[in-house]
Amino acid sequence: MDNIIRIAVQKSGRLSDDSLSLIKECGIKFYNGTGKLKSTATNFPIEFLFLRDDDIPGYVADGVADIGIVGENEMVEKDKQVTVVKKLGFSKCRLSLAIPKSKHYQNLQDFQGASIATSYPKILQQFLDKNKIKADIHEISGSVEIAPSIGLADAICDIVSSGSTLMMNGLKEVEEIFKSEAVLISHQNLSTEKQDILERLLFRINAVQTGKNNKYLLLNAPNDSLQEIVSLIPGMKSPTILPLAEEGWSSVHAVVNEDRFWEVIENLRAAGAQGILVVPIEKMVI
Ligand code: PRT
Ligand code: ZN
Repeated sequence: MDNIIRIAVQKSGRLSDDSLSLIKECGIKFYNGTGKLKSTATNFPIEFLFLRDDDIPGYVADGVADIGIVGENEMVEKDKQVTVVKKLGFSKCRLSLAIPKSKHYQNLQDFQGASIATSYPKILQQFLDKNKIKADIHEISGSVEIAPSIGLADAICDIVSSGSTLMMNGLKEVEEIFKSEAVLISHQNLSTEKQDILERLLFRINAVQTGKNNKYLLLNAPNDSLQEIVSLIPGMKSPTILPLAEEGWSSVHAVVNEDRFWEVIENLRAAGAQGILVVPIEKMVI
């Protein structure tokens, strides 16, 4: 069926909520009751497959699903033929090497001849090869962090986010080997019709993401500082300036990028801006 695109998303886990929120923020309506494996949107030509994240790269490579949302770690580890369409900015984490806290760590050479437990043997092997380290990889599918304490391995290579799992298991992170976030992937040969639907979806995702990265700023400025205040605002284009009812004052409206946000506010205040309001932007098309 070329008039609909099929997306694979994680059924339940760390990626599910953010994946589905993103789709909803794109204005796409669908029902995903518990236990459902498939669902079709009511107002956009998209069908959902709810799967384990491990299966998503394979389904997309085989064309069972046209696109999918998965962690880069899983995508690289599975090593399937898929295209990365877009980084999505959520489920950020890293894959790191960790050793018992009590052990002294000098450098990567400490892993020479060591045994390392991991669920990511491919990514780890590539890293070790690149650094000319010969180590013994033990592939295990879960609870990797207990491997050193039960004598299964000298070290582990696992996903780290806050670091608290490592700490609770008496381990310390010594080398980060891979950075990951959720990505939108696609089948390598989408039909023109499906490619068009993907473009429409991407247009919406970009609008949602750009909106999140920017804030709408409103402030009052005395007219004699107006020029300086306007020069401090790095806007999309030039800001909107409206006269206030009070003589000698203007209202300035502009869009400011979140990265520079506090710095801009501080400078504006110093230049005499008052009544500064910051409003979230739901969607932004540039
Ligand atoms: O059932 P299914 O196979 O679908 O899910 P899963 O259990 O294999 O994966 P899931 O839901 O745990 O994670 C999905 C994806 O989320 C991963 O592939 C990563 O891309 C991303 N992600 C982000 C994480 C984490 N953060 C994370 N903290 N995946 C796993 N963890 C685990 C990690 O394995 C370790 O046990 O959390 C622990 C470490 O967390 P901190 O915060 O204590 O450091
Ligand atoms: Zn999984």
